[in-house]
Amino acid sequence: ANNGYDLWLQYKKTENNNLLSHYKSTVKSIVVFGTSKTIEISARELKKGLSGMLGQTIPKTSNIESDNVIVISSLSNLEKNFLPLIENDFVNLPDEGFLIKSVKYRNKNLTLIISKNDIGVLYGSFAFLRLLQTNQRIDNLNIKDAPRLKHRLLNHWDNPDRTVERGYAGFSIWNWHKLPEYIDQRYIDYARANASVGINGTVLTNVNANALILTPEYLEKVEALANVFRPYGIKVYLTARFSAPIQIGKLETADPLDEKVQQWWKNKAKEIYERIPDFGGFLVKANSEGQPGPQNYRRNHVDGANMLADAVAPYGGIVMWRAFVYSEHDPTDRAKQAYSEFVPYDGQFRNNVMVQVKNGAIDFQPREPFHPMFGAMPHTPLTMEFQITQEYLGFSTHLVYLPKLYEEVLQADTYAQGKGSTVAKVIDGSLHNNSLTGMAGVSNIGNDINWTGHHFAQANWYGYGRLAWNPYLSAEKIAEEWIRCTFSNSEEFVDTIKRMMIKSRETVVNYMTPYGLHHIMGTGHHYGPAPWVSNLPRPEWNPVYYHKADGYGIGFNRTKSGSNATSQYFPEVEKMYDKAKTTPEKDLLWFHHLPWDYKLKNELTLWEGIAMKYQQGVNEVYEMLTTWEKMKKYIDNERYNDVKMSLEIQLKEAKWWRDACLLYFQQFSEMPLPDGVHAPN
Ligand code: GCW
Repeated sequence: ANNGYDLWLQYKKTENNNLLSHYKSTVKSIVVFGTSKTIEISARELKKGLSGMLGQTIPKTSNIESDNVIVISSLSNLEKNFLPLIENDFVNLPDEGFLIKSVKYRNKNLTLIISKNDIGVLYGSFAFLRLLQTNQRIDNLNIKDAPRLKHRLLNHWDNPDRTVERGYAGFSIWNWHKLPEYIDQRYIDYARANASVGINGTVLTNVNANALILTPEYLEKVEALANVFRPYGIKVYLTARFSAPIQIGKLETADPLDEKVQQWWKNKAKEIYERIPDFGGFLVKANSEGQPGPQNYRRNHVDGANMLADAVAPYGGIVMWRAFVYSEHDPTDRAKQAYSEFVPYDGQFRNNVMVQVKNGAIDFQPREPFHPMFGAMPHTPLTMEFQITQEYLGFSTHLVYLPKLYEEVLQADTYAQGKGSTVAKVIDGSLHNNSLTGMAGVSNIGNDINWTGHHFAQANWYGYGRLAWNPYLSAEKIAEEWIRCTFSNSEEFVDTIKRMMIKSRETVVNYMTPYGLHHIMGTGHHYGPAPWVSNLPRPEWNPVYYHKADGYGIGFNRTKSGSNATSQYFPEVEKMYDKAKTTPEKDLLWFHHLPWDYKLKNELTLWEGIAMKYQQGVNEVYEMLTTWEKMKKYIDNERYNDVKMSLEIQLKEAKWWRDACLLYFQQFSEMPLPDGVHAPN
């Protein structure tokens, strides 16, 4: 049985005998230089992983003269004799980077895992283990790697009462009641899992949470977690509720230009840093969905962000100020508001502020065109916010491999500096030459035994981490790694399941929101179809606001003749999206309101095309289920059955989506279902 708790760190014995003997002859023992906790953790991980995969204990030795050893060390602790072997490799190696190199030393074969500072040794150890986990050879190695982004964060939407907003894997893993004394093993395992993919920061609290977390009673608990995470290279961050000075500070205002308010935040920062010297900083949701913010005092985002930035700056902290804002007062198009509110402030934020932008302009839909803010604020570091938890994508019931979505956004071309100005280049600072860089992923972790509810949702956590490390990795390569580490190296299994995962993102788009439809999910919970809802108090909360189906056609006109949201993109992109004919069909109804009999590229009418996509989505889920059944022999029973039951629900619900949406839209199209589309029963 396998309950999935060990995630992608299964370390099962290598099945391929040739490789097994190659590993055994290359790795006989581990030599460790340095004594920090991080180094100890690295050594322990190597020992555990290697012993598991080699099927025999791999001991630590202190004898550097023995043959076939793995040597781990930071550059400063390394035995001087080794230095000449690697010194040149360290020119230009960034702080968290590492080197894995096979060398000959006095006629002995060694594998060196060396980094600039200790955390790189841990990253290098995990990278080395991954080579074995994915059945690669480990001789003649010369691998140099370092993260492309500085801040690689999880954002937990966890409330102090342990409920998780948009969490579908149980309750929060932070047991505030028992902290600080009681250190759940889960905290350690969490840190380890994150470190294994290079995540180096975590925001513990929900952006909607109250200010309690900033009181001494809670800070003591936060400190305990920070102490657990530190040796794993993970910094702790908190959400700062803008009204905290009133709520917990007894002030009468939270006006960012009020000196008492500024001083309150400075004192608060000092108090936090006294406990947690490497505290990362604050994440803020202000003037968004009813949260307090500077606009309550007729101040703006810059006033608010800079005040907090000044409070944490003396300690090296940062502020991540979210750009997720929209209000009922913009009657035309919610998608435009963040850009209109933020772009004029470009260049006015302090240099320790990052503006955190969701991948698309609405809200974590199965597919959205990239957010027009990317590329549009050359003097402001923008951090990408992806959602790992599947709020609009079937919660933890539906199998959807999200790195495909992340990759699509990262590779999108903003044309900010001409062709090739991808979103990835905005995020990694290379396009506009800034060094404050980052990515945030809204966590899908809870206290379910397997962490994420669905076993395949682990791949989204894993894949997010890998892309935060290197936004240029391919989703396909990441899927392959994850499958090999998590399930099996059998080629048939790897190929089949990889294909299934890669396709799964398009599948969910097909049965939920084909051709650029969006936000037609059930109100509030966002699970299941509800395109008919029209009675909510705020117009932009109603699905009808987004699909605009009527007797003429369907879709949201965001072109010049409509909301003109297309004008927020750079001219090349604007031009492409402004005409239906040049808009990629996957985004068609995001930008255009088109007649039901509009001719698609495949000669079908729009109505027929939509109907066929919903059917295709259902067919593809059916295929996933049968594929999974065929792979039974490769999988332990427990995980096999768990995934199978979820796929059965997904199939039922894909049909629900098809039937509900087609029945509803058909009232407007008044056209028959094309052949091959099952009539709802
Ligand atoms: O996606 C929406 C969610 C809210 C969330 C908000 C946000 C944390 O429905 O639950 O609040 O976005 O990102 O702030």
